Amino acid sequence: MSDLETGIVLVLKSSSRYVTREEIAAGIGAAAVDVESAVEELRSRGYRIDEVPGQGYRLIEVPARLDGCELRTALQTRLVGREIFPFGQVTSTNDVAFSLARSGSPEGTLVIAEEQTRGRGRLGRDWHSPPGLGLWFSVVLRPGIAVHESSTVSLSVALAVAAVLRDSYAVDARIKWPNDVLVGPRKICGILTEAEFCGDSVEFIVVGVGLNVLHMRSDFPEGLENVATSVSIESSREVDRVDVIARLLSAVEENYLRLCEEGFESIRRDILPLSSLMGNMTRVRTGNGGRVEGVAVDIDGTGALILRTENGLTEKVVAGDATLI
Ligand code: BT5
Repeated sequence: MSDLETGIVLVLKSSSRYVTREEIAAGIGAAAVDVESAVEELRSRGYRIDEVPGQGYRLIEVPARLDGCELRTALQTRLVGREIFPFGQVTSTNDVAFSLARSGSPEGTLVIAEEQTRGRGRLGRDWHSPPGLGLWFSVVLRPGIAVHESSTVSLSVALAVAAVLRDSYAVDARIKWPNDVLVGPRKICGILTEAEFCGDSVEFIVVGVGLNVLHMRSDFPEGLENVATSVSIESSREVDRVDVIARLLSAVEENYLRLCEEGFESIRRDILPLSSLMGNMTRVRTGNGGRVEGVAVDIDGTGALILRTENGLTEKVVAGDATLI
C-alpha cells in the first residue's frame, strides 16, 4: 500500500463531508491527477469511496478484512509496524517474520495474516487461526538482552495484551506465566517467542501473538470450545479488529520501550497483580519431562517463575507449562 493511498484514507477518514481531489492533493502534498488513480486502486481493494461531481470524494466503508492500508492509518506507533507485511493466508506469521529478521528486517517489522494454515504454539502444538476472526501477527524485536532474559519480552507483551483487554474492553484478562492471557480458565491469547542468539545475547526475537477476537463459541473446533474464548464473547463493547490491533501495538511498543529503557522491574510489578498463578498451588511441567509443584510466589527479574514447594524451599522455573492445581 503506497504512502499516497494511506494519506488519502487518512484525509477522507478525518472528514465527514466530501473532499475535493485538489483538497486531498494539497493535504498530502501530491498531484491531483495521482489522487484519482490512487482512489481507483483503493476501490479495487474494497474501499467504498463515493464521488459527487464538483464536491469530491467521501469514504463510505473500509474493507472488512485487515488491510495493510487500514492498519497503517490506524497505528499510532513509532516502532512497531513501521514495516508491515499483511497476508491473506500464510503458514505461520512467525515463520515469515523469522526469515525477515534473519535477512536484516528492522526492529518493529510486523507480519500479520487473516489466516494461518500452520499456526503454531509452543513445542510443536497447533494454534487454531481461522480467517477473519482473530489477530494473528508477529513482530521482530532486537532488544539487546542476554539469552536468560528472553522471557521478559513475552511477559511484557502478555502484559500489554491483558492491559488493553482490561482497559479498553472491560475484559477480566489475566496473565498466566509464561505466555498465555486467560479470562477465567479460558485462553483468549497465546504468545510464541522464537529467538536467534549470538553467543550469550539475543540477536533478535520474533514475538507471535494469537488473539481470538470475533469468535462466537461455535467458531471454536471440538477440543477448544471449552478452553478458549474471544474478545467478542467476553466483552459487551463493540469490537473491531483494526481498533484492537491499534491499541494492542501501542501497548506492546510502550512496554517494550519501557523494558529496554528501564529494565524489567516496573513491568514485573504490573504483571504480579494480574498473574493467575500468584498465591496458588501450581504444577509446572518443564521441557525435560520434569515436574515442579508449589505455590507460585513471584516472578523474578529474568521472568522466571518462583514456586514455594511443600518442604518450604523455593524453586525457580525458567520455562514450562503451568497449570493450577
Ligand atoms: C501458545 O502456545 O499459546 C502460543 C500461540 C501463538 C500463536 C501465534 S499466532 C501468530 C504467531 N504465528 C504462529 O504460528 N504462532 C503465533 P501453547 O502455550 O503451546 O498453546 C497451544 C495450545 O493452545 C494448543 O495445544 C491448544 O490447546 C490451545 N489453542 C490452540 N489454538 C487456540 C486458540 N485459537 N485459542 C485458544 N487456545 C488455543
